[in-house]
This record gives sequence, C-alpha cells and structure tokens, in this order.
Amino acid sequence: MPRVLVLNGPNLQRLGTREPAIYGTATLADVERDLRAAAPDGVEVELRQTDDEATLLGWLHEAVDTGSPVILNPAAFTHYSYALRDAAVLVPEAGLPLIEVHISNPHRREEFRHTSVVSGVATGVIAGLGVDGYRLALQYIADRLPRD
Ligand code: CA2
Repeated sequence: MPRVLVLNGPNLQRLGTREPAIYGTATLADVERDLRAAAPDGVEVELRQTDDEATLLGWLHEAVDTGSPVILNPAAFTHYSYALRDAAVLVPEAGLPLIEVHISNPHRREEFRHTSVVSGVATGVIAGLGVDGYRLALQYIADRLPRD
C-alpha cells in the first residue's frame, strides 16, 4: 500500500496550543486525522514530528528507501539547515514528490523567514493556507500515485 510520510520539524508539537493568530487552533493530531480521512482508499498516511535534525534526516532517507512521497514542514530548519536540504533533494531525485508546507506565510513575517533552503529542491511549496496546506499537498500526491 502506498504510504505518504508527513514530516514535521521543531516545535510543531505545540501546534494548536499557542499563537493561534498565526498557526490556528488545530493540533497535529487533528491534522493527522483529517489527512487520513481525506486519503483515497489504499493510501496510508503517517504523520511524524521531531525537534531533532538528525531524526528528520533519517526519515527523509527512509522515504527514499521505502519509495514514500513526502509532505514536509521543516519549521525553523527551513531557514538554515543545509543538511536538511541535502537530505530533502534525495526524495525528488528518487522520483518521489516532496511538497514543502508552511502553515503561515513566512514571506509576510520576519526577514529571516523569507529564505527557505528547502524550496529550491522541493517539488512544490504551499504556504500561508493554514493546515489546509497539508491536505492540498496530499491531494497533489494522491492524484499522481501510480495505479495498478
Ligand atoms: O508556518 C509554518 O508552518 C512554519 O514552518 C512554522 C515554524 C516557523 O519557524 C516557520 O518559519 C514557518 C514554527 C513552528 C513552531 O510551531 C508552533 C506552533 C504553535 C505554537 C508554537 C510553535
């Protein structure tokens, strides 16, 4: 069964508990439930979160090794982690989509958020549409999954 990995970076376990004006009130558990409900039959969705850069890199390597499309919210790593970029590029290089998602629109925020070191290697980027961005990314991926 095709599996989509939904990978989330540092501090996103706090989603829905702080800064609702920026990030809304949905929690990551809500996002996972909504994605599973939206996934077509036969498509598995697995959502993970980590504050640890090495763990996130390992999950991207796992996506390559298992042929899993990726929805990635790298959180603050977006803006400075070249290690994350180097791992992220392996996903599209393996012929798998990697969609970068941001809940807020970083371009409307502080200057340091205007740079993403990931966007240049992502298949596509969705930002500023709240947690709907995850579902839109899943729809893009699901529409392009190989059928048998
Ligand atoms: O808008 C996004 O999704 C971000 O990736 C979120 C990151 C931020 O560093 C990026 O610039 C944009 C921050 C994640 C922290 O998440 C929290 C959520 C709610 C309350 C506190 C932190």
